Amino acid sequence: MDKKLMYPKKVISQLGAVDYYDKFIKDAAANKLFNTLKDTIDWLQFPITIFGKTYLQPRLIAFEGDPNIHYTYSKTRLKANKWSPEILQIKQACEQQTKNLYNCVLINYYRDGNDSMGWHSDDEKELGKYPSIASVSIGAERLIHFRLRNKHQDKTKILLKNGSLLHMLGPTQENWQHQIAKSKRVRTGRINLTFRFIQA
Ligand SMILES: O=C(O)CCC(=O)C(=O)O
Repeated sequence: MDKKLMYPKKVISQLGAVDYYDKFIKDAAANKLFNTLKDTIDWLQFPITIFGKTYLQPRLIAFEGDPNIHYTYSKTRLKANKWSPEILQIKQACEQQTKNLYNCVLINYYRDGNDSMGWHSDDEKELGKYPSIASVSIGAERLIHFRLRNKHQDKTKILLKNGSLLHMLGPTQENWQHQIAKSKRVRTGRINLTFRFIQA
């Protein structure tokens, strides 16, 4: 995929950097991709234990990447499935836009507004000190919230539109947390692809 480079909107520019690109993928292509991935990916759902009670995580996931890439997710060591051709094309477009390389993608499927992801940073050791994470959204629009780790009142949010790209880089993961909160208004699905580079 050869794409014209775009200019971002700056979501965060202190103690990290988060850039947002609207319409990174055109609507019709994003819609088609959403349906293909929803129907062809072997989705997994992991248990999560909160205050001693075990539930199923409120989202489905999958993991793809280069051969021999592993990722520890919810205490499970996942081996990357091989790249879906459609996802490989998007990875290449992200590499072109962000000028960083990615060797795997964590895919999250939020079936509706009841699915969510709590506050966290993508700061696993294997991502290195200043990870570049290219996060592509398709399907329903959802808000992503950011807050400073040591000063939760410092916060911001942005609506992640169908076909958008959010690029997190520099010390963002060291200083900021992010979440996708539940939303009663969202009744349709969203798939998010976070391209990462795992150091061997
Ligand atoms: O769904 C999103 O936009 C966020 C995903 C995320 O935070 C993650 O995969 O670590």
